[in-house]
Formats: sequence, structure tokens, C-alpha cells
Amino acid sequence: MTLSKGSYPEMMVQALQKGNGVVDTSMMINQVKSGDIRAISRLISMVESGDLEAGAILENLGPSTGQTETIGITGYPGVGKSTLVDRLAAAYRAEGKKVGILAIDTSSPLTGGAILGDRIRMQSHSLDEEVYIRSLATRGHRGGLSQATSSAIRVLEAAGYDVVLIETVGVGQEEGEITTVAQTVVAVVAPGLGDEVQAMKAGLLEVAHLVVVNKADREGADTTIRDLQNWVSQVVATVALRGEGIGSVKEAIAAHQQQIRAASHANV
Ligand SMILES: Nc1nc2c(ncn2[C@@H]2O[C@H](COP(=O)(O)OP(=O)(O)OP(=O)(O)O)[C@@H](O)[C@H]2O)c(=O)[nH]1
Ligand SMILES: [Mg+2]
Repeated sequence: MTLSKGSYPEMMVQALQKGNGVVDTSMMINQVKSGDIRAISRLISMVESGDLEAGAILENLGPSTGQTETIGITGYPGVGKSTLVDRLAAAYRAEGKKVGILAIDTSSPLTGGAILGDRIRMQSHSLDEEVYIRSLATRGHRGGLSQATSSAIRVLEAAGYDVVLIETVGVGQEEGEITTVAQTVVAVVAPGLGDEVQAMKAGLLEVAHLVVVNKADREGADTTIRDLQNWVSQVVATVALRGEGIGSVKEAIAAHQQQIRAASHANV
């Protein structure tokens, strides 16, 4: 890519003055905007490590387009979030959409091992250049999950991604945080949770726009679905492992996206 003269002149001068080994910010901005995967990854790494320069670059990415759909997929460990994300990504790809996946590692001993598993399960997209998969470690980052994740989303938005799927483990305080970065929040549960459903009613389910009962092939799925329907209006059953119910999840997400877009137009 060639740099057009006169764009971001101050930053170009700064970059030149800094010399070797320092990020050429204007070049990085252009590369990110053109969808260059290496530049996207590098900038997200800078965000992740709290690099101050990343902030300046983000500011210079230009105004937010508002075109990117951000969808949070949250739920207890092992309910099938990654499997669902993988299937959803495939469904969006089938529509020709460019998909980003952010797997949030909250760096707890509980979830620390999950990332490798996520990578492996999402391998069906590893050769697809239009699907960008990235795990984000947020420990030690100022602002925690919200800030690092929203910055990474901003990078993907500038790079022209139509949909960004954000997987988080919905235990503890992060439950609420996902709503600050994702427009649509999908809570994933699995049958047979028993008492845990009670706990979730106070947390996870409160922040969700849509509840997915995954592993609907398991015993007790009907009971879980019925129980949840008393609490939330939108319950969708899936067998993510077999790709069942994915279309319904996508439709429910689209309906919510339409709602929020209509609401934001009404507010203008
Ligand atoms: N029976 C059944 N198993 C499923 C289904 N979806 C996923 N699984 C399995 O459940 C296990 C966990 O799936 P993941 O997609 O890794 O779940 P996760 O919620 O991302 O897990 P963490 O990231 O570790 O919290 C895997 O062995 C999947 O193959 C389903 O619909 N039915
Ligand atoms: Mg996972």
C-alpha cells in the first residue's frame, strides 16, 4: 500500500523521527483500514499490552461507521459457546459477511485452559481469510475486559468486519461487562443445570437479550426450556454440535439488531 501525501502528516513526521523499530502509525492505520491481518493483529496486541501509542492510533482510525454488529456469546464453562460461535460464523460467512471472533480470556485458572480448545474447535475457519479469530487476554489491562475488548472491536470495525462475535465465560463480574461492549448479548445455557439456573436468573439472564439452550439433544432439555420461558421472552434451542437451530439464533439476533437500529434512528 502506498501512503497518500498529506494524510496524517503529523503522525508521519512523528513516525519518521522515531526511527527504526517503532510502529509507523500512519502506515498501520492504512493497513488496518485495508484489512491487513498482520496489522490488525499487531494493533490488537498493542491494545492488549496497554501500549499508549495504540490509543493514538485508535483515535486516528476515523469516525466509527456503526456498521459492525457486535454480538456477545456468554455462559458457564462448557455449555457450547465456542461450538455455537463456530457455527454462527459459518452462517454469517455463507451470507458473504466478514466475521471477527474475539475469545475473551479473563486469565482465571478456571478459563485459562479454554483458549487452546477454542482454537481447535474453530479450526474449520482457519483457512478462511474472511474470518479473523483472536483470543484476548485482559489481565492487567486498565479498564479490564471492557476497554481492551471495545478497542479490539473498534479495530475490526475500521477493518471492515460486518460481524464481531465475542465469547466470554459468564461467571462472576464479567456478566454485566459484556453489555458494555456487545450490542446483542446471547446467554448460552445447557440442560441439567438445576440450581445454577437460579443463580443465573440473577446474573446472566438479566443481561441477555436472547437465551440459547444448547445441547438440546440432552435429557432434560424440555424442562430447562420451559423453565426459562417463564423468565425470558426469547428462548432458542440448539444442538450446536450438529448445527441445529443456528438459523433461529441468527434470526433472533437479527431481530434484536433491527430493534436497536430502529431505536437509535428514533433518537436522532
Ligand atoms: N451433546 C452436545 N454436546 C455439545 C453441543 N455443543 C457443544 N457440545 C460439546 O460440549 C463441549 C464444550 O463445548 P465448547 O463449545 O467448548 O463449550 P464452551 O462453552 O465454549 O466452553 P469453554 O470455552 O471452556 O467455557 C464440547 O465437547 C462440545 O463438543 C451440543 O449441542 N450437544
Ligand atoms: Mg469456549
